[in-house]
Amino acid sequence: MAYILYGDTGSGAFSAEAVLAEAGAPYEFKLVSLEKNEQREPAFLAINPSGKMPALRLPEGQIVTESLGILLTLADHFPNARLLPPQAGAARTQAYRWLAFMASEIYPMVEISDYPERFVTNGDAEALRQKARERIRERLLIVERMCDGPWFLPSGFSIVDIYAAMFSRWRGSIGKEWLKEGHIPKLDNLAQAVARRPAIAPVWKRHFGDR
Ligand SMILES: N[C@@H](CCC(=O)N[C@@H](CS)C(=O)NCC(=O)O)C(=O)O
Repeated sequence: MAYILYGDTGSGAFSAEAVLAEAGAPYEFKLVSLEKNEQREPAFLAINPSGKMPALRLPEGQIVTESLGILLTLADHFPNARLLPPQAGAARTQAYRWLAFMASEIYPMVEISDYPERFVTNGDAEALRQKARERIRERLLIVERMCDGPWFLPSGFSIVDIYAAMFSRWRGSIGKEWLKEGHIPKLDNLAQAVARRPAIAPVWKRHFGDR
């Protein structure tokens, strides 16, 4: 039985698909188009009532949502893939810390940057978008400073790298010009290293092209 991943290319579904690929798990990708707003249609809301992707159906049928919930579940399902550092060690603690930081401090700002009109009644949505972009950049700079290089953790590759690489590539949410200015060189290198991993390379190409 295969995992079924629901999402769009270039979205948070990248992180879940990259982990499935890295783990060598059998999976199927079901496209939910952000452009067509399919995440708000009844068929998808029945899978994730919050109307957000990614969503993952486990082989036994259970649904998991929240990108971090999915990544941690997959790390548990595939211990031999070493997607996280050993349990109860200092590196595992730091992995949890920075995964949670990205999920709770960066990801919510992406919704504000991408859909600012959802958060204002008569206000200036464009000004709010700029504020959200600033918060994302500030927080990416924290991740950049904490990145050991070449991987985020000194213990080596983990799902933290997949997650950090994804957040560092979202040009629309962050602002293309800022990214071109080279403020996050360690994360840029880390993203390239993630993109080169043999199992992830084709997944990266589908989601991010040459970014
Ligand atoms: N907390 C959620 C956030 C997911 C999220 O915001 N996903 C975006 C795509 S990257 C989405 O579904 N956006 C559609 C919308 O907000 O309508 C998670 O970590 O999975």
